[in-house]
Amino acid sequence: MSENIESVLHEERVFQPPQAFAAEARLNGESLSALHRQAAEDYEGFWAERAREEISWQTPFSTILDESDAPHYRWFTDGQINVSYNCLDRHLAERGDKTAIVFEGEPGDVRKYTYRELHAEVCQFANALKAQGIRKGDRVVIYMPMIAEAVIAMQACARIGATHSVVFGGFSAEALRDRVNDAGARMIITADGGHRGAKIVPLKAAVDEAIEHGTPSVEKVIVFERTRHGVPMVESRDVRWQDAIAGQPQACEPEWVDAEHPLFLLYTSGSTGKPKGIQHSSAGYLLQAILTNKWVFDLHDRDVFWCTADVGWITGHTYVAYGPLALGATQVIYEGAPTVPDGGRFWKLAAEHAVTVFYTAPTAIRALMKLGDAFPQGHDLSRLRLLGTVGEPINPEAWMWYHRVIGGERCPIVDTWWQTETGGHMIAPIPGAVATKPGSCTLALPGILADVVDEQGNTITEADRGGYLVIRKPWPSMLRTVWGDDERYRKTYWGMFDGRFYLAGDSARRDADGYFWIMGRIDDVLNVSGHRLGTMEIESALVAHEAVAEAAVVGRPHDVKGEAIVAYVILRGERPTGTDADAMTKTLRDWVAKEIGPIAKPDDIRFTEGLPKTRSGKIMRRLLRSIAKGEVITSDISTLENEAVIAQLQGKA
Ligand code: 6R9
Repeated sequence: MSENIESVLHEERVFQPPQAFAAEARLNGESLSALHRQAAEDYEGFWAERAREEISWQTPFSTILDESDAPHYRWFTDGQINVSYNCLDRHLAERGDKTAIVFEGEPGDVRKYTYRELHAEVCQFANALKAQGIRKGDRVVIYMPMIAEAVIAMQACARIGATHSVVFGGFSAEALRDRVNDAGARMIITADGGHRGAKIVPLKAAVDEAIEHGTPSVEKVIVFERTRHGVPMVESRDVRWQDAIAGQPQACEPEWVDAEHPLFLLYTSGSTGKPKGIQHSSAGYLLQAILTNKWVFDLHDRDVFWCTADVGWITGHTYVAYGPLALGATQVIYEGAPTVPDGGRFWKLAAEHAVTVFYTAPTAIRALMKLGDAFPQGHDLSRLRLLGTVGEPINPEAWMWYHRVIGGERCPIVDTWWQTETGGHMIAPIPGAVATKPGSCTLALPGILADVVDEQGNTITEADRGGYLVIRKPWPSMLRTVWGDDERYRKTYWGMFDGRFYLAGDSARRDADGYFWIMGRIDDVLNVSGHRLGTMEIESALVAHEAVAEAAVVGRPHDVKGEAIVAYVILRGERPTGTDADAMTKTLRDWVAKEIGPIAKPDDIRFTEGLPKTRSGKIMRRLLRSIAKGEVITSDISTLENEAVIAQLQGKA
């Protein structure tokens, strides 16, 4: 069964919540309607009630929403909490011996942590951070493999009020340096290396290189020994994790912080070359993490949850490091690749650890689907009761495979639309109450006023007409600003509609049932394997190479990655052909991997002598996208200075 964009547009299959599931779900049609009704009648009251119910407050709040500095909205401002207390301490009395984390490394090593053990380790590491001079408000960069210690480091920062900024371990030394400098981090927490794809990812070496290239704010580096392949340590700057915690007590009084205290920064790509440090709050963020793990993942005490995302992405923050712990859930953390030693690894893990709720990205589903049904069928997946996806629109073919082969046709699928900026799910089905349609993220959650509007900001009421996806009211888990750049925050997210609503940067449409269908980004951001990459970022990396004069980057559809990266490059010298072109392609691909990371490597590089530009000098990206897709060019290209360039761009000359 092969589906294309057309059939996505006309998807008509509807899957009702399975009765057995709905009967035990936390929310059913009635309780969901009640929440929606309350949010519609008394928006602030709705959020205040949720915040009082779900969060353990050290100092209760009296202000709900402070709009005095809009669009820098603030929530629950006079309340005080500690996020780590909410994730650990409050479970100790009832769930101290319950498993919090089941960690499995790529080589197969397994380690379990009860809530009591995790609490002790977080406290001990928090004390180590303090002993190294880290204080409330300091920024700490975490550059680690996907191991339990990454979560311990994040929780320890939260415990002492340090603001963490996790940088994905797949990013290069250069990308790391830029983020460290933008955040002004005093410390980097890393590991010697991580296991990924049956190889060692040399994290400490990248940290050394980043610091060598200039990170003036960094005073200390803590190094967890994971791969033990022997890495050089720099006297007085580098400290082994084991040495740092030695002698530190396993109790640490949490630092009570204001609700608005920045829990973390997380860098994400935007329309310009420079990644944005998305700044999140403590209480508002935590609230959505808790609510969505309850509402959308329906997590119960008996569940075993597994979100496959790395902590380097927002999904790994909300659905690994914070949300499941705040609920006192048991979760699986896996270090490595889904295909090591073979394409059955995810299913083997799910079976062995009795996973009940599983959350991954469409790109992983498509990649595993390609390997055939034998892998999943070789493992007992009968414990699964709910499946989720995130990161990009899921094509109906992959949805149906997930439903049939992984979910045994009994598990609802929650397609969750949200962003780094939104902190948690925004549009997603409530699995016991909302029917699903393959490819649609369905309806907005209670308290989230999602809408599709036209250029003027008028709601599009016509079914299936595309427009801008916006959120009409501030919500507690929204980003607070772009770190160090309030102006960019206001312009990017609130500029287009004069501060009236939040612009998500996606286009979307609603069908006759009001279901949302995400159509793609409206800005120059690509979605490669569910990861956001700015075309400008890749272009700047390319032109930073001495041989490159100009570059333009666009995406083209890719059946596993969603989008593939196509780069059109003008060299300073002659346009290379044959083996010269192949050699240059390799050089530039490696260069981009070094500048940004392997995920940003262009799939195709096409050398050209010119780029199609408008008279005002703007690169005609739409044209480049058509060419990248191999489409016949029918649009008007009369404004082009040099039509012969088109043949070169198409690879015909
Ligand atoms: C959580 C996350 C955000 C962008 C977002 C959109 C795309 C995410 C989606 C989806 C269709 C879904 N996106 N979930 N598109 N359906 N269920 O991925 O955050 O890395 O910031 O990316 O991803 O384009 O704007 P982030």
